[in-house]
Amino acid sequence: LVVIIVVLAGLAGYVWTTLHRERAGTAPWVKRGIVIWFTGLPGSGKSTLAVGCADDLERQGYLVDELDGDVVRTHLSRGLGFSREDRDENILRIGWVASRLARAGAIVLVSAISPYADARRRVQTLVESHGCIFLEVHVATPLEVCIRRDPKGLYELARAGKIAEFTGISSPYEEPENPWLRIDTTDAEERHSLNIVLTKLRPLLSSLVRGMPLPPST
Ligand code: ADX
Repeated sequence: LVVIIVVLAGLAGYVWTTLHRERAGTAPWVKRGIVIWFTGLPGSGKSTLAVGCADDLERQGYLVDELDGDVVRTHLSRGLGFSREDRDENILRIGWVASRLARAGAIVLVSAISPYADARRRVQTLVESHGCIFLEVHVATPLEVCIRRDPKGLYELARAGKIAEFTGISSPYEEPENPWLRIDTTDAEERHSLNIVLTKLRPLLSSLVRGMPLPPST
């Protein structure tokens, strides 16, 4: 009898919580916003991983946003080039926006080459100054593989001297020394690489979500 009562009480609690969540339209809520920063060579797989991650987290109901270097360069960073100075400016702008979104409770997925360690550290410091979490993911697909993939045909142009200051060819990439995660997408299926990121993220997310009171229902 005791077992039945315990099971029924558990079930009732579960149903109540589920209904309450649905009524309030609430999603899992992280106590501290997170910036997940994918850095790596052009063609390493940063954007694919970031988009996959964003889609998965969104499906789980998290508040998610995405900032992709290529996209940001069409508005927020329009007009910036690829000198060290301009790249640093681009990264600091992206980092500033990411830190604001994270401060408001979002999980922000950033994909940008972000070749200079110093700019990445500055962004990390900014994000952490808001009490948010900064996770650096080094998409460490080797240069030869990126050149072979060349999804936009830019390596070919860079090697022919038609694009200057191209990362990996005529502009440096400083590898992160101690990233939260290093992932090489050379042989892996897209889904497999994504699972590596999501699996590593899961315990962190559940520790941040657990125990949060639900916002009042409206
Ligand atoms: S970053 O260095 O400032 O972080 P970001 O990620 O925003 O770069 O933009 C990189 C994208 O710009 C590449 O995916 C590529 O499509 C394009 N691009 C154009 N010129 C260059 C270049 N010289 N070096 C690297 N990427 C370039």
